[in-house]
Amino acid sequence: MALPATQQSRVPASPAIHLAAIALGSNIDSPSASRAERLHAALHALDDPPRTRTLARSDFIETAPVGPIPQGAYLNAAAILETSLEPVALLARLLDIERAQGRDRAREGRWGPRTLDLDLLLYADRIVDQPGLTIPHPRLAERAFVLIPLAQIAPDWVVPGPSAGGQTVAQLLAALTATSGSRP
Ligand code: A4P
Ligand code: MG
Repeated sequence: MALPATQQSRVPASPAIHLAAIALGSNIDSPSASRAERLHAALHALDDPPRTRTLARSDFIETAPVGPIPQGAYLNAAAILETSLEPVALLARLLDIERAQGRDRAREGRWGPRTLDLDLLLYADRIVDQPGLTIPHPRLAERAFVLIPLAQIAPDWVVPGPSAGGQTVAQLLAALTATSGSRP
């Protein structure tokens, strides 16, 4: 039986749920927490439905640092989330979790050592290009330390946008490995 209009308007709309892929990285072991403990803490914080629920996570892989600043080895991972947050709110949540793990951007250089880095790699099949947020993550296709763990849990995710050309994560990893012989 159809509800009268006045009752229909009181039924709460359930938020849309989307899949998102994130990258995790840490290369600062400190007395308060090891790199692995920081990744575990981030995954625990992200398992917080309905805002974010962790559906899958990759292995934690040890990777040599990429970039111009000499620094220690990273522990990297990827995770797939189910989320009711829109992309900007999800990035804000990731930045909050980074801060809770001692991340202080004011003291670190670009690509410098960090207690915790959480990057939003993919959000459903969306393309976002606005100040402070680019999806897919602009360096996704160049980073073996991102593609190797992501391919463990989402090899068939089609990466939208012109730079990836609609290739899957597994195809991007195969192309990167073929051109650079990249290993973690
Ligand atoms: N921002 C825009 N789009 C996004 C997005 N999709 N996800 C903005 C996350 N952030 C996004 O980020 C700077 C700003 O980018 C954020 O405030 C947000 O508004 P950041 O985390 O301070 O910068 P970053 O991580 O130093 O740089 P970026 O550009 O994310 O570089 P990468 O590629 O993450 O490089 N080597 C190894 N082995 N493993 C690593 O994890 N990471 C880096 C950082 C360098 N070398 C590494 C690793
Ligand atoms: Mg980052």
